[in-house]
Amino acid sequence: MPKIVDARITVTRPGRNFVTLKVICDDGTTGVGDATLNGRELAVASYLGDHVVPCLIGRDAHRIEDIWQYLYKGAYWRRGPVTMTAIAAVDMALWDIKGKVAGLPVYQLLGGAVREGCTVYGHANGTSINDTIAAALEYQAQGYKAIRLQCGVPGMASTYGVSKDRYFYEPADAALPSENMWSTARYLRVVPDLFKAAREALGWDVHLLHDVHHRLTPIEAGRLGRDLEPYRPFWIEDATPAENQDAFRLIRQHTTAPLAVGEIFNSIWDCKDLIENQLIDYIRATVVHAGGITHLRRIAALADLYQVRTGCHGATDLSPVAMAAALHFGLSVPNFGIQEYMRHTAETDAVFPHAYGFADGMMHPGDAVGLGVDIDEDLAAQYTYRPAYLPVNRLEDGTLWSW
Ligand code: EZ4
Ligand code: CO
Repeated sequence: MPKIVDARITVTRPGRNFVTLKVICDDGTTGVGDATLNGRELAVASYLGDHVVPCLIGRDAHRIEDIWQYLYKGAYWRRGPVTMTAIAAVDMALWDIKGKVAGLPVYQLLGGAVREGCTVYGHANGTSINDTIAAALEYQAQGYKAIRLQCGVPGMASTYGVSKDRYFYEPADAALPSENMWSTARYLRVVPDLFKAAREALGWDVHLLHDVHHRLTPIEAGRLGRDLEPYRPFWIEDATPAENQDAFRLIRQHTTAPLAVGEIFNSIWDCKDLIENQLIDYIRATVVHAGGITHLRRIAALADLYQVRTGCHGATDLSPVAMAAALHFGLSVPNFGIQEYMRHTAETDAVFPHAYGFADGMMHPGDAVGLGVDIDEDLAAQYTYRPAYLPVNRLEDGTLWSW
């Protein structure tokens, strides 16, 4: 059995901040896990370094489920994004180790491939509808079969999902939270026009997605769903904040637009009622923020009973380590729906060499043993952490809103 003898935490900033755990065994085998929680990076690094790593030393790295239970139940304080991200990092690293010892890619340990690859969606955005359509046409030309559309809102200086850089989207862009402004009325007018233009330009053989980013009330979300229905959206994401899950019942009464939610969920308990009451179509909980591969499999198994499919979060704040883990999971889970994919910068990719790749609208984790991803710790050491926060959002009268 590979015995855990050490675990190192690296906080690095190759373009943006990432926290990575590397677990080291007595036989020299190592495993990596992503521990990045955007804007709260050091809290997870401390949770791991101060409270988790000391409990790992001497344990059998093969006992993945037991270590998961030990960290979850053993903390006494259950759930929450910091705890669940820390547990996720350990879990990913242990699956990586098991794969390396077995000489198999992790997806083989999860039951093997049940599809040829994971269909991913790219992010087309622009300040105007025309710019967004131009970006979407580029994605289509690159082979993407699914594209998320976000555009600027006339009269608003900035809005969620609209990138400052043409190729790389990075909202955590300031040492203290920057301030965005929001108008639901203006927003609800522009999105149907965006989808109409997109169908005219891109046709019907491509899936179109949209992220509301928790900004609408349930009845407003119902309105948006109705307005988008003629253009057959693949999903509407985070239509309303999900703390009140009954809200989705109200949305459902008004629209057949498929609903996706859960990128900020961290436990099966966040997902349970929405899934069992069939209030959503896609669950977006992700490997790094929801307890790792071990816990995400449990969420997916519950969702499968209700024909709810996975649509894992995959923005740039999930490191290539999380991306690799998501692809091993996605390739092997029966009720996979789609995987979000935002390109990392070349700097990030260099720090995290990886076996996964994109072709014809799909991604594949590759056939390297374990997760097929590593961290170049020497290169990582050249990029020092700098605080970076996500923006906050206010209504035009100054009221703080959901970002
Ligand atoms: O705002 O990952 O669907 N993707 C998203 C992301 C999130 C960021 C937050 O850290 O909503 O862009
Ligand atoms: Co989102």
